Amino acid sequence: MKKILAPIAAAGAVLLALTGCAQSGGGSADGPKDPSEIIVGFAQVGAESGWRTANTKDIQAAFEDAGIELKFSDAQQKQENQIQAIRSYIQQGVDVIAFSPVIESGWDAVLKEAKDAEIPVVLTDRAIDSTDDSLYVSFLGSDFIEEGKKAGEWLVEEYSSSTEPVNIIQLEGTTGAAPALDRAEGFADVIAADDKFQVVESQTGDFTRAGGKQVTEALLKSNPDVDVIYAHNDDMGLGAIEAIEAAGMVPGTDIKIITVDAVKDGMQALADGKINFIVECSPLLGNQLVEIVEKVVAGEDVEKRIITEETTFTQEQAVEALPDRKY
Ligand code: GYE
Repeated sequence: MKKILAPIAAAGAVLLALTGCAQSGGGSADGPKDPSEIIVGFAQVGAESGWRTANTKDIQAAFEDAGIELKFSDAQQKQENQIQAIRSYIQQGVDVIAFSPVIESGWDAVLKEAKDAEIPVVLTDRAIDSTDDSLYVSFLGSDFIEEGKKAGEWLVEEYSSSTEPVNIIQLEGTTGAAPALDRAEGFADVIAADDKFQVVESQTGDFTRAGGKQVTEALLKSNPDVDVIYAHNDDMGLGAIEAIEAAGMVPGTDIKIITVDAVKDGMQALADGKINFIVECSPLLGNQLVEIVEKVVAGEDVEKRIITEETTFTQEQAVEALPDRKY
């Protein structure tokens, strides 16, 4: 069905362009488009983590359910690939472009091209650092600074009765990515309250399990007395668990682990006592993204910033939540 409708929609778009009736939001003069006439281009970061896989699945399922055609590309964590994908969506004349920017900087030129082509852009999950907020219509995603703060608050509470130094290794996400920058910032702000907390090492594991394992292996050799690992996502924390076990130590006991995301594998490790605390970051952005797209195409106003609601999990809470976990 979709295959038959797509060329008709494309022909309609050409007609509209020729008659000059197209509106900037993509709706026609006769009212909003039918969902089957809408085409969205989505430029995903990659498939680096459990979070990302869940995010991709959720977005694809939501557009399928809504009967909206979704063109999907995987940038394999490279900004140049994402820029290329966005340019190709502009060329194809999609109605809306959505993307999750792999890093914060360097988007102005390509987003200006989208703006000149009158194609609205929605940011999902990650922010950009542009000062020109007319380059996108809405940003849907988490407050990463808040997530970092929640991680720090748990740590401060956990060590409230101790006066000993607390040595921390931080496993950073992709260098220059909003969640890596902000999760580091929020965490640092909170632990600054007491100088017993020392981040002795901070290195990127690129949000992957292999990266988390490799970095932890190396850092454990130079920092055998580390107390805590703060990983910017579950996958790097899971990699750290492997490295800690290989070094003959017990994750969650000898070294405490805090992560962000709360995907199933992370929650399982938390329930098993190998991780100590997880700050949730929801990848389920699909339905909200569909809603934004429908509004934008209909020429309706959308909120500039939509923040995802999230919680945190202790080991006991993970045991309870696991059976109903959707991702
Ligand atoms: O936390 C991490 C993923 O941008 C919020 O990217 C996302 C992050 C998520 O690779 O697991």
